Amino acid sequence: MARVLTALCLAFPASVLAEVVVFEGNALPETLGWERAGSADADRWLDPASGGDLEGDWFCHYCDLGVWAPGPIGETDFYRMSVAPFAGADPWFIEWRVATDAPPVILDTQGTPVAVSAYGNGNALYHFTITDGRIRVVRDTGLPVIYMDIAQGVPHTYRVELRGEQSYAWYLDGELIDSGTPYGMYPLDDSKVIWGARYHHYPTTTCWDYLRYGDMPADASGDFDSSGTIDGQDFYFFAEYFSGEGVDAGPGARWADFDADTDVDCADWEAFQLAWTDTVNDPPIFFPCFGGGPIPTVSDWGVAVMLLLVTTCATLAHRPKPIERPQT
Ligand SMILES: [Ca+2]
Ligand SMILES: [Ca+2]
Ligand SMILES: [Ca+2]
Repeated sequence: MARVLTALCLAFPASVLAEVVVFEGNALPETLGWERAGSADADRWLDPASGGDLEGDWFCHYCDLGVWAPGPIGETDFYRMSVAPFAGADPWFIEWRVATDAPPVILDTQGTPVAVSAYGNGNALYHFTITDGRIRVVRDTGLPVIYMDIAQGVPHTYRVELRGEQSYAWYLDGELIDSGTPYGMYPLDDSKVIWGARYHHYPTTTCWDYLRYGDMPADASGDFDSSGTIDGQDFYFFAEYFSGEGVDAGPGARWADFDADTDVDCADWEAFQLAWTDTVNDPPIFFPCFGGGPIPTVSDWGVAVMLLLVTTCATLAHRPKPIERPQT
């Protein structure tokens, strides 16, 4: 809930923060420095600006056969960025949240309808092929390919954590799926991240909530972007990862879990405010933790504006799947 409220009500962070790269689904990727690859003729739109049904800001694309008959590959829409600025980063992470209607049967033909890959010329590789119901994971050259069923009809969050040559771990919706020792270091000077979708035997609608990678923030630091300061940029992500009391916020949220009890709740919000370093701008009002005590000394006008914002955002919240392609 908090993620929805704040995502809709607050300004968005820059695409490249101090030590992380973030794509929040609120703009076309190439406007944020991503190289557009593939046939680049897919329909694209930003949800919910176009009237779609996903909560918050999502970047969506629809790939059909287009002019690419007879197939099986049709329109292809991928986005690539060099990870070279992070060469040697340890620990490093990549996390994304995506929904697609690509049928799982595509994997039987080795099709790749939706993919995220952290790759390069080294031996370490983290390649995820995604459908609505089943995924294929290729990790490191020469290792067995992993197939795994996932719940259909809902977005999923994927996360890979790398600690140099020592260890890797990957998570699905916050659950540890696999971990161990990688074949080599990642990222390196030639490392890249690519993500996107394509037509492969079937038309595919795919929507991305976000894709983020970079230096892994220190636990309980409050400093998501590892910038050394705790300010509005970090607040955006604090709100995104806010889970509420007793709800495990997942591995991506440890930096915001000040008391290390797995949740990101109002106790953590108190700690985040205390850690705040921006001397010009105070921490914003955070609605999920607002109202537990007397309202601070703000004017009646201020209260009215806040209530209006709460009402507006509550109305915009609770926009469930399914993903729908807007009619043009
Ligand atoms: Ca988003
Ligand atoms: Ca920061
Ligand atoms: Ca906590």
